[in-house]
Amino acid sequence: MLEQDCKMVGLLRMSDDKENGTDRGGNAPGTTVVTKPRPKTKKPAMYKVLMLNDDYTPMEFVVHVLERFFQKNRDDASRIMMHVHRRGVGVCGVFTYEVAETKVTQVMDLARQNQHPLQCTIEKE
Ligand code: TYC
Repeated sequence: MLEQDCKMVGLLRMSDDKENGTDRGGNAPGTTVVTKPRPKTKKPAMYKVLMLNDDYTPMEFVVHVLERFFQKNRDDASRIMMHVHRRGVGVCGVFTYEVAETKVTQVMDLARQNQHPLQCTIEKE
């Protein structure tokens, strides 16, 4: 196992290093580095899906989008919609890149089909 895959957890005194062959040098004489394997899994990068305000998309449509594509209940969907309406931008959810991309496509497709100018974007967390 490579050194970067391990976390050093301590130094162990090994008075018999010389005899058992565990003294690799570099550390204090008579000690051996004790390491713990590090899991090799990495957390994926996460992306915020942002909704932008505009003057034309009906509030009810935005609430519907938040319920349908972001699994929000009506109260949360209304809160997020009003936040975007007042502040200009708001977070619909946080996802891995592929999921975030899919959500944006779904929202923009439904908005276009209904001739609303609603815009959605992705931002790396
Ligand atoms: N500002 C829109 C209106 O007054 C409502 C709206 C809210 C539009 C959120 C887009 O992302 C949005 N009808």
